[in-house]
Amino acid sequence: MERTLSIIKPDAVGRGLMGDVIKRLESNEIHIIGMKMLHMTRSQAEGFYAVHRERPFFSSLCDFMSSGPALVMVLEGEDVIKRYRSLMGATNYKDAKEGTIRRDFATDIEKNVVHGSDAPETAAVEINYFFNSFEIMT
Ligand code: IDP
Ligand code: MG
Repeated sequence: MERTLSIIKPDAVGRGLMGDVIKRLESNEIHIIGMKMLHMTRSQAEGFYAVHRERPFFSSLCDFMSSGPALVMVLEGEDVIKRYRSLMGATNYKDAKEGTIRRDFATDIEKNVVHGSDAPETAAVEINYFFNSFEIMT
C-alpha cells in the first residue's frame, strides 16, 4: 500500500468537475483516506510548488493555484503514485492519452485539472504540507 497527494485544482472545482474526478478514483481501486477543500493563499501555493520556483511559469502557476478553492486529497492504494499519475495523463493535455483526466477535461497546460505527487518522497512531503495525522483515515 502506498499514499499520494491529489489536488483537484481551482479550474476543475470551478467547472464542477470534482465528481467526475472522484468517480475515476473510486472506479480504479484508489481509496480516499483524507479530503479537504481549501482556498490556498499565494504563499501557500508558492510553498507547495517551491521546486518549480525558477521556472518561467512559476508566478502564473501560483496565481492560478490561489485563485479559488481546490480539493486536496490523500489517496491510498497499491502502486497508487504511478497509477494515479497514469489516470491523470501528461502535464500538457494535448500530449495526454485518450481516456485520461487531463485529456478529457483540461483546457490549458497550466489549468490542467489535477495534481498528483510524482514519487514516494514527494508524496510524503506533500501530504504533510496539507494534512495532520488526525485528518487521515487509517
Ligand atoms: P505535473 O503536474 O504533471 O507533475 P509539473 O512539471 O510538476 O507537472 O508542473 C506543475 C504544474 O505546473 C503543472 O501541473 C501545470 O499546472 C504547470 N505547468 C507545468 N509546465 C507548464 C508550462 O510549460 N506552462 C504553464 N504551466 C505549466
Ligand atoms: Mg509535478
